[in-house]
Amino acid sequence: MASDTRKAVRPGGYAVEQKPSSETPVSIQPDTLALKQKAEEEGLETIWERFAAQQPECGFCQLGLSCRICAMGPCRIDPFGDGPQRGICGADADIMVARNLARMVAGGAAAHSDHGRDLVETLLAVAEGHAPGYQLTDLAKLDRIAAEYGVAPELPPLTKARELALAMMEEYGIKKGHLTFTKRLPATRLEKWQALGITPRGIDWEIAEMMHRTHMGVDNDPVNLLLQALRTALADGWGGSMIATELSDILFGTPQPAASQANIGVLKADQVNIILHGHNPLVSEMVVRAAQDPELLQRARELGAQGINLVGLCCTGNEVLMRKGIPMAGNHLVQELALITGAVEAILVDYQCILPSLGDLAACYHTIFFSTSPKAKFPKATHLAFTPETGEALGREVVARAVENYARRNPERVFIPASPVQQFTGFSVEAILAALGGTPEPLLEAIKAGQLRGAVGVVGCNNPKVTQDFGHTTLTRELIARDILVLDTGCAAVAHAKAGLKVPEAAELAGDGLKAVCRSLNIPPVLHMGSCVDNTRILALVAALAQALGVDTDQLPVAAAAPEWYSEKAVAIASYAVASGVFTVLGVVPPVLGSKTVTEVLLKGLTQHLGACFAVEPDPKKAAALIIRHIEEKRRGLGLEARGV
Ligand code: BF8
Ligand code: SF4
Repeated sequence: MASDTRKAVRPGGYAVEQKPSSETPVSIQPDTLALKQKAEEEGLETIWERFAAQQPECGFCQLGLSCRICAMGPCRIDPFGDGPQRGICGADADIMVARNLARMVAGGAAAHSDHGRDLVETLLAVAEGHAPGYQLTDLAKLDRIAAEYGVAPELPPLTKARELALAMMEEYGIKKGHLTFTKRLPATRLEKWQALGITPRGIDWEIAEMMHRTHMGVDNDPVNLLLQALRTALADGWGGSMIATELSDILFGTPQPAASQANIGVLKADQVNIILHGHNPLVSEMVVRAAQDPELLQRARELGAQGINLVGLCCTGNEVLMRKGIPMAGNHLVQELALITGAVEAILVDYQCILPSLGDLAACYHTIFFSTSPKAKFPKATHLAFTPETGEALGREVVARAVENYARRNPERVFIPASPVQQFTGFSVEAILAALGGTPEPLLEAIKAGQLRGAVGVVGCNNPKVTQDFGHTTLTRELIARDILVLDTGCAAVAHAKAGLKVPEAAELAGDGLKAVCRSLNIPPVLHMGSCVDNTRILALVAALAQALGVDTDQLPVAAAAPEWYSEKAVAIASYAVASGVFTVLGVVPPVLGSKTVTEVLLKGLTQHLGACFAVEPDPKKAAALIIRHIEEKRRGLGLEARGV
């Protein structure tokens, strides 16, 4: 492999530097490096070998200049101008790039929103008595959300839940034509959307229309395509994802601050280990319950285990961490390595971000790989189909089979190369406001006084293109050192936890102002707000702060960053963040550089209409500098004291 840095440039456009994989260290995390070594010793392939085998990745695809939407193609456009400049249908670079990006947004919005749909269906099943084991847990939240949807307040809880579920189902279709949660935003934001024609109508509506408009021969105006992509993303952020978060809280409880642990050391050599992986808490919550069953615990002891140990991975891990304090084994790039510990009796998955290679790896050990969603089947998995009716029994079956499987473990192959790191979790908006005495006022006062400069959501994935967790932790350390509060979700949250940034003592790394705030509230400088659908908690907080200050969201000293993103969902999240007024910095270059028009709309053009835009900056220290400058500019705009702008 070439050791020099390649440079892909579109004439007259933007440049992106791509480092060959051989130069990129795998991870900053010792547990990842140790298990990667074990994988090599055992001759097992992981994501990094497959990444290397794909090099060099296709330059056309990296620039967004390839298309396989129809069977006249596939087509490519030559970025250097020597070869074809149009696809067979006549699509130019702008159309091709815009269509490809728009389809990424549609894919991401569909994933989150279909997750939300499963929660709505389960809420309805609970209300109608068809979901044994499930219940309404946060009745106060049910009251609040039902009120937002105009459900009569006097109804008894189950009836209210039924009405709410039916009202939410309408949001997926075309019956209402607007999404209820957008009313949380200042009117000025909604007016901006109205002016651009991007107010989200129905969740499935926007996603389907996006797919329609990117069919050959439909929407061939790149800007018009991008606007619909924003509308689709907003249907995710203020629709499907927000519904997923709010209903998960109603069904399983709204998170409250709690202590837990992180890294691969949360696996226990002397216990039955079960990993909960994926995104949706519906099945995993039932596993959490079954793992407390005295009969199953007794059986585990009979087989020589000291207990039943549940741990999380990725966003299902975040869901059960936030609500139940279940420790977190790792983020996206740890999923294969977790099996390579040889200590896992069962891994249970639902959907999204689950590597299709897991079945092969599980088969190299005694691990049972359970898939649970009829929407997501995997090679070499044991499938147990979840429905609201079967969830409770399914949870018990998983635990029972995992316990029996302990007898098949080969202790000689077990390697758990780390001690767990402490972390604090559970910072829902409700919990943050409660810590502040019930109102955002103290937070705003700290911002006005300059003690806190602002707040940034550091979110998103791991990506083998980036040294694992380097982007997240480097950026976050820079931000907290400058008195910027960090809110995290998803795999970024796991990165921060493993790096020890999620304990109150980490305030020592913060600037004097943030340190004082953390000490007075006994909180870490990095607050865990949940899984990726829970980015909507950050949205809701931003909206509440804007309302409290009487300004639009884009006037706030806030920003977002996804330093190591990989997924279509991340594209949807970043898009709804920008459309919601939040400046967003991506650490991995999206496949848009093949179109100057699209690139300029995203990096500049959106600002005049939405007050926010994207930036792309792979170097986390430079990304921090961009964000710090942005926050100080916003402070100045609000008439607050600003540093160095
Ligand atoms: O939804 S952060 S790698 S696990 S996509 Fe996936 Fe990315 Fe992780 Fe969570 Ni979000
Ligand atoms: Fe080629 Fe156009 Fe078909 Fe795409 S839609 S594959 S550019 S002919």
